[in-house]
Amino acid sequence: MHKNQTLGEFIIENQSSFPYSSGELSSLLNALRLAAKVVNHEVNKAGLVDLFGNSGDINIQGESQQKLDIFANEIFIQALVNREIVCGIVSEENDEFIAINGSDKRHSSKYVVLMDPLDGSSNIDVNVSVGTIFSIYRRISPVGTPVTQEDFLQAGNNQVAAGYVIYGTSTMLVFTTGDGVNGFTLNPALGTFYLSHANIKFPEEGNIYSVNEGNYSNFPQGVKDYIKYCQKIEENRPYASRYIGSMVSDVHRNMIKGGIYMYPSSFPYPEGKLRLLYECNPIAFIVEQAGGKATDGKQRILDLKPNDIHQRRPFFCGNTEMVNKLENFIAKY
Ligand code: P6P
Repeated sequence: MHKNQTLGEFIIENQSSFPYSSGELSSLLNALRLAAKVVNHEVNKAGLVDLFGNSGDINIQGESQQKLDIFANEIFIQALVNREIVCGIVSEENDEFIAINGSDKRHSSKYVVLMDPLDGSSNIDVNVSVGTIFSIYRRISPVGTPVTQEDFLQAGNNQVAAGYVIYGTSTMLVFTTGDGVNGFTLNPALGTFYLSHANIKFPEEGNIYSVNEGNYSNFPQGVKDYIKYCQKIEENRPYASRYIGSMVSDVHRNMIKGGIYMYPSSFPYPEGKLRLLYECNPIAFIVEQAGGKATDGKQRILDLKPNDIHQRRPFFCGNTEMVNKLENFIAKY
């Protein structure tokens, strides 16, 4: 690993350390890299369209977000299908999982991908950063047979890789294969991702809390108590409240500056709003690899056994000491 290494060089250099390395995971990561560039171009252009309000079929009434969600979904699916390395995909945009039989019809691919192709897309028409989140597992059903629901309902501990793309003031691809977290920034002039944030780790302490306080009255009491603890001015504890409404952006900032992201159960989300398989699990994997902690308030996210591909879960992640403090408040009730 060296400064300004390209993502492509990094993948090649580390291929032998990827779990079950047989080149397929590298090819999978390269497919995601390509899709991220294509989506980045479109996401930026959409901002332009909003500015002038004229375009072919993209209007400014928020449908462009839906179109961009669908566009991003199609780009990532196509990139993965073309490489014939994935036997199935779960996406927030698709009610059912997508079985990919490959041109050889022998179901020989070993990996499944779960993703939120464009998280926070309602922010695009106000020019706020959005993200793609992905989670990669090896299939558990036998190679050579069609992919099954069980291949997608694995505990987060089984992930072989996870990452996100943040389409922000700059576009970054941040991912882990279980050996630390590395961030690559896109040089749009060259269309190349360069290593810009090697081995990302949470700072020892954090003082940022990220939560939609508009839902405060519906939060569990322990979460309310923790928020009041953050707001209490004593010992000159300088907490700051920062909430973008785009989890990838909030988590990315908190990982670098120190902080906690919270999406508790609340009305109208009694199970929380975030999806366990393709939002909580990949972010939890990354957060833990960066030295942080991710729970549902009581249990470690990566230990949870999913029972539905679109199930939701309360989600708290960030600096270990901040998450521990929150859990102590929750444990009182
Ligand atoms: P609310 C975006 O829709 C998202 O899934 C996360 O990226 C974000 O943190 C959260 O929902 C925002 O939800 O209810 O606070 O607007």
